[in-house]
Amino acid sequence: MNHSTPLNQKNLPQLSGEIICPQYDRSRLTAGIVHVGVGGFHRSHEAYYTDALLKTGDASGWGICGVGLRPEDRKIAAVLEQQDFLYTLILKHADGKIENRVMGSLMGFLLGCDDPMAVIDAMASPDTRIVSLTITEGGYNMDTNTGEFDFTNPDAQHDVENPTHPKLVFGYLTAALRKRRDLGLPAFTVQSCDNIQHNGNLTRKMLLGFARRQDPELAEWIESEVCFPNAMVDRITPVTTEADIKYLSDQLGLQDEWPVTCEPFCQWVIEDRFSNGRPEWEKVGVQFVPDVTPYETMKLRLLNAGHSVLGILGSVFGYETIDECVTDKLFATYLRAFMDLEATPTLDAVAGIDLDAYKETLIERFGNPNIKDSLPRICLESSSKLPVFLIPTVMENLQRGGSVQYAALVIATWCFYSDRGVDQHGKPLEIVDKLKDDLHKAAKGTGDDKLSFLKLKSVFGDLAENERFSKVYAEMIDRVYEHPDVSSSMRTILG
Ligand code: CS2
Repeated sequence: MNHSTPLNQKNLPQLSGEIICPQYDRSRLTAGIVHVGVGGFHRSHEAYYTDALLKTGDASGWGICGVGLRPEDRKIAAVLEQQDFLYTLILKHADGKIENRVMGSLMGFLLGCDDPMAVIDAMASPDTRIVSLTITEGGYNMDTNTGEFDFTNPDAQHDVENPTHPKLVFGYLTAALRKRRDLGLPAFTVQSCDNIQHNGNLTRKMLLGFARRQDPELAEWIESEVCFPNAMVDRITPVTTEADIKYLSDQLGLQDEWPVTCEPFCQWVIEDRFSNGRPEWEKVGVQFVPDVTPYETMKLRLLNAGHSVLGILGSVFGYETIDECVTDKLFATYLRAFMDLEATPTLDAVAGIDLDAYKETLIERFGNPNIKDSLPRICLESSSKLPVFLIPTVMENLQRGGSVQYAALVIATWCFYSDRGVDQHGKPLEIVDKLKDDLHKAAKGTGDDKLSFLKLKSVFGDLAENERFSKVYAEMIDRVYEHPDVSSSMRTILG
């Protein structure tokens, strides 16, 4: 029998003293932010910073109303509603210390698939000043060949013709901005929180692409009124597991159906361009800068690429988590060599950041034994990640005559992974990728043409046409296919 206390507003005073609870008056909050995509990352990052700000007092206009657009979001909608939109952030330190905090910044949740008008109205409310997004790379609906909004997507077609009951986020944003303009209300800021280079510029391009097709006059208004600040976001947030739920219940007597775990490190660097005001997030550690480019390039090419290097090599080797990889001396040395010899030479200096210390910290963060970040999460949708995390580094090194072999081994191993679908011991791999079939087909062709995988243009662009890279890559393919023990290839490269 479960004797734990269900998480909700009324029960907060009864919770264990070890759990930090929101002390501010949640009934006074108004939703200055509407957020689309309430998953683990939003809850450990933007909602966390906002909760910290609400604690300082004086920010009650910045509550968050969550939004889910898809039928799959019904489950979280029900859980959040039952918990008065409260959830626990389980912050796990490397030394085993755990901080548990109930977050109070989320104050509502709307489901677009069931009631699109409610979402449009919330975005168009005079209270709303920011609409923020974590919709993953795929959510931006960009045609990877042209870089433009993809109108071949049937949902995009639907949205062009049905302005009042859209399906995609761009249909919602356009409908809400139309309503604001017609009511004479100022535009909101669209704040992307996705881990994408120049995420604000991308959002702007996609939204304007869509709006021009549906309503060119409105598109002009959006172009002149809406700000889309670019931002670098960072906090390692593994997938919530049953064990996290059980930990709260068994150790702290708290029944929370959807907690989120994360590492202590947290960073958010934002360009200070907002259409209609913003929270004073700088009071709680957010950095506002004129240009986020050097921060995001550094993060994508060191942290995220580092994850992919470990994720792909580690999966084929038979590891399951990132910390398992970096506690292996060989993997840690390989990662550091990739960072030093291939990634770092492509980076500009970042004001106030010592790159050596940043890399050291990354290895420490990856090694946090309590985070247990799973390799299937890291390798999820690699076909959208590698073109952002790794390929630009390779391209720049080709231009400047730099080393490319560390990255080439990762790509050749990814080919093996996509071809065989098992690790080097024959254990099936859990591959989730929207291009899974294309990747498999291209990888299967390796027997006839060593460059077959690399010729997948939607992922690698023109890389296969580069003579130097093709040569290095073909050697790596020989190695990987002849000696399927990935550690022997890693050792050979390290020399
Ligand atoms: C990871 C990121 O998805 C990935 O491959 O590298 O989710 C990473 O954990 C976050 O960007 C950390 O901020």
